[in-house]
Amino acid sequence: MTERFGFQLNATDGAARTGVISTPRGEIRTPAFMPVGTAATVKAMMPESVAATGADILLGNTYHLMLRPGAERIARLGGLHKFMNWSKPILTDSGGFQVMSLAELRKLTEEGVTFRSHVDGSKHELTPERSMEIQRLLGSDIVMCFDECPALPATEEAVAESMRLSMRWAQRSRDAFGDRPGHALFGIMQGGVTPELREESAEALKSIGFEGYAIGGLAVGEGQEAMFGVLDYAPGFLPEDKPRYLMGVGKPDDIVGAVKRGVDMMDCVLPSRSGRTGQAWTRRGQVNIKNARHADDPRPLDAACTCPACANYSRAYLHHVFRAGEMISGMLLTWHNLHYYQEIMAGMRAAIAEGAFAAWEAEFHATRAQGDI
Ligand code: PRF
Ligand code: ZN
Repeated sequence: MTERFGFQLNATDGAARTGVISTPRGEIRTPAFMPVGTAATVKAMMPESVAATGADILLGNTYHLMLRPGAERIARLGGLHKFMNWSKPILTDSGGFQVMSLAELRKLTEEGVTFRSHVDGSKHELTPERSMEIQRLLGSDIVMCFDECPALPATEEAVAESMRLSMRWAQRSRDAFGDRPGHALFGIMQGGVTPELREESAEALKSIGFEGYAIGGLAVGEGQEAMFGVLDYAPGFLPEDKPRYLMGVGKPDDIVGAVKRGVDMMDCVLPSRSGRTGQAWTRRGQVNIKNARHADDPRPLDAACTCPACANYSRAYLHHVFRAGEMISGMLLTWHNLHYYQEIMAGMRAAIAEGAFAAWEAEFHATRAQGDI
């Protein structure tokens, strides 16, 4: 196993790429989907089950963990990997995005953000320097720069101002991160849906220099067409030899469209969160297990799926345990959804390696178009 962080690009097919990120905690096959483990758990899943779905890396959150149980406490207990019993790589988000969506009484200045906890109302401050310290205390393998993601719709002027603040914070994040072999710091591009701002942001990040580059500020209500519009050019502003990470995306067709446009990594709460609300994602699209049509159905959720929910249980059972409020409902549907997401990633990796991405994508859309049943 390597002691250094690195990225090897193995094949490209159009703009789509496949490769491997190496870290001292293991390899991450790209394109990669990262399940979200916000509060030091992927909700409803044991860590070994998350690994069994095929995940090489998890996402954790600075914001939630600093509030509860606290970064210093996790450090005293041996770091986040040991604390949550996950030995593979962890990427942590930097907190700014979550502060803006979850915290109360937020105040943003050049220095950083002060806010009150959504858990107990206590007062906190996050700056680029404190975010780097928290992510170091957690033991994160891939650390994200502290940035601001403007809420859309916003004027172009407001988006430009916010992007430039994020670029100053990116430099402060780089300076505070220091020299940490085996750990990576990723910059985050902002700039909304304006090509000139996206390019300015990319140039600022490249001149600072990062181990990887994220595309932030998308999937914030602009819609798939506008997001794909940005992804048609934004990855091209970033270095070819470094991983590109699209933050907080998305539905299965968002993920396929992002990979097609040159994205290497993604994360989203959707497969885990919707598993707990009775929503399943399958080859044939979305299935709502609450629906009465499943009550007598002896067939599996997806006959072509090898996950435990599909191998061992009927739709009738999954419907029953959801309706009865049983905990196994969220467990089985989350497992299925994460398994399906990882199958999409594996399918795309293999297709790109063979130069057959277009055929794989056509099949993906054709199967979905058939609909459930
Ligand atoms: N910045 C950070 N985290 C994020 C985003 C961002 O822009 C997004 C946007 N979809 C999700 N998570 N730091
Ligand atoms: Zn399944």
